[in-house]
Parts: sequence; structure tokens; C-alpha cells
Amino acid sequence: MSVSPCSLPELGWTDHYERQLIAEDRERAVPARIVSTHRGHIVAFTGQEEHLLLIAEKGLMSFGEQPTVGDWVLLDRETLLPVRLLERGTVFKRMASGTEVRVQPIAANVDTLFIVTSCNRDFNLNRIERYLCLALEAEVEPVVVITKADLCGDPDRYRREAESLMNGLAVRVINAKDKEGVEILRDWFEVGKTVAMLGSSGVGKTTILNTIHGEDLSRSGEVRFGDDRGRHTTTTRSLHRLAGGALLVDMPGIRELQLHDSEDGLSRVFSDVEEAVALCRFSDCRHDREPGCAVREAVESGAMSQRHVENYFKLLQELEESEENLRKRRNREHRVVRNVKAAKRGKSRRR
Ligand SMILES: Nc1nc2c(ncn2[C@@H]2O[C@H](COP(=O)(O)OP(=O)(O)O)[C@@H](O)[C@H]2O)c(=O)[nH]1
Ligand SMILES: [Mg+2]
Ligand SMILES: [Zn+2]
Repeated sequence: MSVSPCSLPELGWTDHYERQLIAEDRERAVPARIVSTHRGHIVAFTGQEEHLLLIAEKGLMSFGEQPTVGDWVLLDRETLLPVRLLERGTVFKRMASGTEVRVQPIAANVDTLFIVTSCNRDFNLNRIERYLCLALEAEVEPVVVITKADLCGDPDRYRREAESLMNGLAVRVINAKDKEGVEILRDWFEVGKTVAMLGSSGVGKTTILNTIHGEDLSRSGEVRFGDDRGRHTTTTRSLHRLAGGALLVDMPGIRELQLHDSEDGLSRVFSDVEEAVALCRFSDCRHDREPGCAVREAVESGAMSQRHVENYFKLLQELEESEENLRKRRNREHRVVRNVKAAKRGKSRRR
């Protein structure tokens, strides 16, 4: 983090964390916020000093939860080893990509989520709805930020489409390279408040950060490095303190954000679909083609789009599948533990 020293409240510390400290903590530990995560280590900042913590370190491994950018940890004053992960105010989680069945935290203790996309092929209403579920599940305010307005003939069209997704949804269309353009994002920048940016690679997240900072942070060599095609790609998650005092989290592009445990978020983003489903008088209805189906009627009357309805059922199915996969994995693990224990008992009896 390219920062000058700051107080804990300026780093996002609130009563929510203060209340979690016991007398012993106050004596022996110092709070630090995770400002970047890397392959083998994470960096925690106390407001005064940065400390590098190895992921393999015993303390971190015993946290139970994988720490992520934005998290608050307690470090031992003497050894500077991690003692405890503080209970999060908010957290974004997803199913890890790849074949492994695992829940992965993406960022913690965030106040506002910038869902970043651009006025081009990246713009995808289904994907924005997916991110909205993530934000509303975590009870974090979402803002849709649409970049590359300068490269587009009709940027307003994108704004209208995004605004149609939810009542009152904040949408901002910007040229991320323009110093004055990014000023309209300041509405969400407050001292000690944390804003995270999520979106595909190449939509302009790091550009937003650099334009607001007024300098290219990539030159520090810490945040980004060139990949073999000579492009700059963000490879770490990192938290930066802006001149005005807000905290901005930059993240690598997410190719696949598979939701986990986000039923409440889903219900809020798709309340119209769920209402229509509840109104449908056919108990075994698949809500697609059946005449007289309330969902079908709402689509035909133009009250909601076919795309929106289909995306709801797709995300619902995905949530059910991730639940089922996690359940299967837990069962498998229990079985392994049982077998190992049984084998040990067998051995000791034979002795
Ligand atoms: N013209 C224009 N280019 C942009 C804008 N936002 C980002 N870019 C360019 O798009 C490329 C990818 O931006 P980057 O910030 O690295 O995307 P990230 O992967 O989301 O961090 C860079 O070459 C930027 O200069 C914008 O609003 N207008
Ligand atoms: Mg980037
Ligand atoms: Zn129906």
C-alpha cells in the first residue's frame, strides 16, 4: 500500500472491531488491516507499519477462515505473528474457480461495491445481476460503474439498461482516464470507508485507481506487473488510501464469479420474479411456457424481461448445486476421518 501513516479509524477501524477486543488483546496485541494478498504471503498495515505475514505461518493457518484483503487481524505486539482474525463487518464470498469445491472470500469489511464494466462487449446484464446478488447478500451498497464512455457512440444507452435492473440502483458512466470524469465517484469516498471494485479484466479498475491517485501505481512495481504479452495485469488484491481519505480495493479481473450462499441477495435482486412465482397458481409449474402461469404473464405484459427471469432460475440452480457440492465434500471428509479413526483403533487393539 502506497501510504503515509494514518490512524486506525482512517484505516476503517470502527466500534464493530473495538468491541471484539478483550483486556488481554489490548495489552498484548495490535490491530492491523490486510492491505494486499499475494501467492505465499499477505501484508498487514497497522496504520504505522506494514508487516509481511506468511500464509504458511502457524497463526494464520489456525484462523479457520482464510484471511482476505480488507480483513482485520490482531498481531502479537512482541513477535508480530498473527493472533486472531476479527469478525468481519461484511464479506464477499464465492465458490473458488476450478474443480476444487471450496468457498473463497474475495474481500472483507467493504462499505461500497463498484461493479465495474465498460461500454462494449463486456457489458452484460446477467453478470451485473450476479454481482448485485453478491453485494446485497453482504448488505453492501452496489454502484454500477461503466467505463470507456469516450469510446462509445451512445453511452447513455448502457446507463439506462443498467438502471432498469433495480429500482434506485446507482449507475455512473465515465471515462476512467479522465481526471474530471472520475470525480463523480467521489460521492462514495469518505474517510475510513472502503470501496471495492469488481469486474472483468480490462474494464478499467486499475485505471480508475490511478486516475484518482493522480499517478500510475504500477510504476511502484507492487500492484501490477507486465505479463508475457506486455500488458499490465493486476495480479494481487490491494487496498489503497486515497488522498481524500477513502480506501479503495483493486482486484484482479474475475473470470467466473460463482455465487455461494447468496439466497437473500438473490431474493432482493429478483424480488419481482419471486413474487410472480409465489402468485403462480400451478404448484408444479416450470414457469416457462405454461399458459396462465403468473411468471409467463408478467413477461408477456412487459413487466419483466425473459432474460431477467431466465437469469433468476440459472442463479438459483447454481446456488443449489454449490450447496449440494459442499454437502457432498463435507460428507466425504467425515467419512475419511471416521475411517482413519477406525483404522487407528484397530491398530491399537492389535498391539
Ligand atoms: N479510452 C478509455 N480507455 C480505458 C478506460 N478505462 C480503461 N481503459 C483502458 O483499458 C485498459 C485496461 O484497463 P485496466 O485499468 O488495466 O483494467 P482492469 O483490468 O479492470 O484493471 C487500459 O489500457 C486502459 O488504459 C476508459 O474509460 N476509456
Ligand atoms: Mg487491474
Ligand atoms: Zn408458473
